[in-house]
Amino acid sequence: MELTTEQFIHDFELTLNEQQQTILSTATPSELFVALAHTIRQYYTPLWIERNKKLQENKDKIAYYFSVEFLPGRMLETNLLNLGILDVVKEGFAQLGIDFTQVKQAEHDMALGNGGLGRLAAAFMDSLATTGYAGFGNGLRYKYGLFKQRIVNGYQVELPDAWFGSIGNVWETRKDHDIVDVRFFGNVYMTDAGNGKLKPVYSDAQVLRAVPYDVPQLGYGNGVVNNLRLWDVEIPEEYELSYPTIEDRRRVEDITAVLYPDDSSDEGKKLRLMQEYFMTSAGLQTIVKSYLKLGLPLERIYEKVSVHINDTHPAVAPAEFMRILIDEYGLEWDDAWNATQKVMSYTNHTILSEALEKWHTGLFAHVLPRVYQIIVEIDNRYAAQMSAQGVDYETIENTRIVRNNQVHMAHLAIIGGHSVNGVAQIHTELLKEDTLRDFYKVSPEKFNNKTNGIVQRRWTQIAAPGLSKTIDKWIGQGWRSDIHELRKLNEYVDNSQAQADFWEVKQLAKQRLADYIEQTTGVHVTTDAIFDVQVKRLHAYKRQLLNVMHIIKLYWDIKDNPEGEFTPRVFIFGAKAAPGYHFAKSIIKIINELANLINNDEQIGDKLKVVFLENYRVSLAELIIPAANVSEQISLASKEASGTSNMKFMMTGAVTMATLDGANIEIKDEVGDDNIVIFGMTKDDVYNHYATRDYYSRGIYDNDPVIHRVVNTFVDGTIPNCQREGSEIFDALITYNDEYFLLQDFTSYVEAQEHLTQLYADRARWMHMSMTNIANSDKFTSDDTIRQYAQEIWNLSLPSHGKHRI
Ligand code: 73E
Repeated sequence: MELTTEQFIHDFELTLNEQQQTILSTATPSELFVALAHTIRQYYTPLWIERNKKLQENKDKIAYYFSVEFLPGRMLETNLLNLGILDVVKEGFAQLGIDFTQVKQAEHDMALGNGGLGRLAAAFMDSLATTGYAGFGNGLRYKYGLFKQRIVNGYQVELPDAWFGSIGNVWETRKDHDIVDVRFFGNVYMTDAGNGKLKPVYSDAQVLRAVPYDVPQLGYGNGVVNNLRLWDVEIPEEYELSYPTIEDRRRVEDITAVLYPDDSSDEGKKLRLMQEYFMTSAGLQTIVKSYLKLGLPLERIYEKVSVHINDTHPAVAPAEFMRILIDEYGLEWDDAWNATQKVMSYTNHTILSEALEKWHTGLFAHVLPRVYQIIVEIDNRYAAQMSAQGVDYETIENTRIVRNNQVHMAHLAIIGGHSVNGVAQIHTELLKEDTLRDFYKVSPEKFNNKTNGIVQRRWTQIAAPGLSKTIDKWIGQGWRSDIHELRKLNEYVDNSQAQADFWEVKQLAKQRLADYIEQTTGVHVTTDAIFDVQVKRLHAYKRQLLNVMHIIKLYWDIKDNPEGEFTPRVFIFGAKAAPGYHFAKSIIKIINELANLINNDEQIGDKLKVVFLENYRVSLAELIIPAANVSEQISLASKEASGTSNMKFMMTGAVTMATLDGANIEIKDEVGDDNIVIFGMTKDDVYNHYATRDYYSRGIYDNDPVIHRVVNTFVDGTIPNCQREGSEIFDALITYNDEYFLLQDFTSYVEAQEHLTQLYADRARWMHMSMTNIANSDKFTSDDTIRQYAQEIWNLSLPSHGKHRI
């Protein structure tokens, strides 16, 4: 939008005075932030209203992305950047003598997600608006986001993340006109509806009110405003008498109280099921209502509506949609089923079976009695249809929704929809050949791949403004609106001046991070060292422990030969462990104790430092990622569905240390073998070991002296204060036969690290690699990923009014 600095200053001061009732000289950063947010709201509100009006007038098809997680982080800079007024605002603040960085830091991260899955959902919201597609989010308005992590005596301590704080969510708007009721529990029986049909009658059901809060999603430079709708729970006035005590009310409020801090397993909790159903039902009810306003026939709703099921969490959607169409609007089963399958699509994010939700039928039928009846009916019809098509008994049994007293949510999502996608090529292949192989046999046409992507704007223009200016200098500004122009950088990867520029800007980012490290941990690190970073959720399959083993090896190398040549390294970790994930927490403790040991050893000095940064989150990622030289992506091949931080590191010039897993493989394809460092087993190697059961970690431990020494370090007292954790790790690696093949991959990891050190020593070679990574990272823009979803899964066309730039 067109905005002069003068106009902005005028608008901002007015808002500060009138809405915040304060003046510049006394305002706190937090008050300035709220005033700025409200100023921006005035700018985009007319665009938002116009967008909704146009979509309705033109009857454009809308895709709804259902997800229990959205992890946008801070929204301020994104909103400013996308409105095209970031520079104007910065300039205005400079004139007013306000520190923009301080104000932006007053915004609390919106952390309604665990990790990659939630961040991807937020990225898709940005990209939907940016590409102009009508794609709306549907999720939950948790009072507490992912827990805040503190490290105390080396241990993770979880604190509530009260992200609303005193400010609340400045971007949201409550939408009373779209309030709906959601029913749980009770009994259901069928009665004659009088028109030859049956209708359900509910008794003793609990009725809760779903209240939507809308958060605008602004497109980059195109004036498009889409919507992220987050649902909150309230008690309907007419049922107030049923909740006489505060405790009674709290039990209800729990539904939107807290995000489950677990990205590894199905919590198995009734409350979780209630959360999932609550947002799914509320979302679908309002979608049907707004479709009906178009005056079109309900059985053709698939022409105007797509619903995407992000992982199994909203996978009750097909059954709930059937319930709404049949019970509430009287559609015949076949028409409703036809519409449902065409409307629904599903993304799988992991092959870890513990994360594919299953509910005990008893619990499910208790919480959602009518939905359960519908699921049983879907399941019976499915089995009958498969059998009629000649599908063998075993395949049918393996793919049924209700089996062994469990409701398989992934099966419901697949059977009730027309599309199943994985999130990277290798992951989709694994789904087809292993995890979902029986489904692939019966419905191969449903399967497709959509490799994940990232919002390049956040990771370059916002997180790495210095890098962005350097890119401008060499290839002009075109890449800021067309990321594919980044490829022009390939021409300069061997240009010594360009290399010097990109080196310099990385050093500055490293210094920024070094300052933060010193401030928060007291550890001094030098930017002469290689910054080697592993930031992601703590999980055994992601193998932070392999990284730790390598650090221990380096520690012994230096201790054995203190005068030897050594390229200094700083190992940086950031990771939250699920509160109930004992082993993951032990690894955090070990990292912190190892860090204490190494950082305080004078003989080691600056050669080696280890830092664990607490409370890893989106805003901290923005500081860490642009400062990395090395991106550690070392999961056991086959286990990391895609990864997305790998793409962010690549885009900001880190070199990836990678196993052939997830999207690492596609990164390798983009940069070529010489510009990435690959090591370790392939997925086929891993599956061969599974098949032959020939892996024996103790054999490796007994025969390899280096590994022997490294593993013993966990239990021989070298690392103080972690006897218990050390033995747990020892047991996992040796007694329990090393489930994630760390010992098997260790030697090739060490060799790869040595190779990387040599590469870093040759600055021209290193900068060639680093810049080649930046230049070819355009492949991973979520704008393109979302275009593929829109065209190939949701069958959307671009609304004509979304095509203009502002
Ligand atoms: O590989 C990542 C992937 O990049 C995968 O582990 C992650 O999703 C990312 C985005 O596609 C993921 N998270 C979960 N499953 N896969 C998950 C499971 C249960 C609860 C919360 C998150």
